[in-house]
Amino acid sequence: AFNGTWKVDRSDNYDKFMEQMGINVMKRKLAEHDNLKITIEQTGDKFHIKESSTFRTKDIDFTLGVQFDYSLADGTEVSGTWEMDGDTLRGKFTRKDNNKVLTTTRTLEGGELVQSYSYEGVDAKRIFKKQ
Ligand code: MYR
Repeated sequence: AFNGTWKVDRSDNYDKFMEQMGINVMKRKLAEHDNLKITIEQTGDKFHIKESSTFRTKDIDFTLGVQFDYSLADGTEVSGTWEMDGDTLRGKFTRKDNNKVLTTTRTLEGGELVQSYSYEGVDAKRIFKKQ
């Protein structure tokens, strides 16, 4: 159901979230307009994600429930897992630099892919449209 190519359409509180993550205003301005596009290919409990943005292109492979490493677009390294909870993908990632936890979900709502982010009490969302 998550399969396909998704392009970011709008964000909610993403600037505040990035600020809480410690990202400076210059990078936040760029990140607001990153044209993030993700292609999701799920086969059973294995996922292949192609990420592309104004910052980079990146391929990510993970298996539900299996820990993996990922670096955010600003270079912050995290390690964690995605799990399926009903129709919701729930991610829990720990920053390697300070051990603080970032949680994220992906759900389908009205044909859109909604990704939520939470870090140290600040929540944000990015909403993607299918291409
Ligand atoms: C993926 O499924 O796309 C790869 C794993 C994603 C892990 C964590 C995602 C959090 C991204 C937060 C970006 C905010 C930058 C401050």
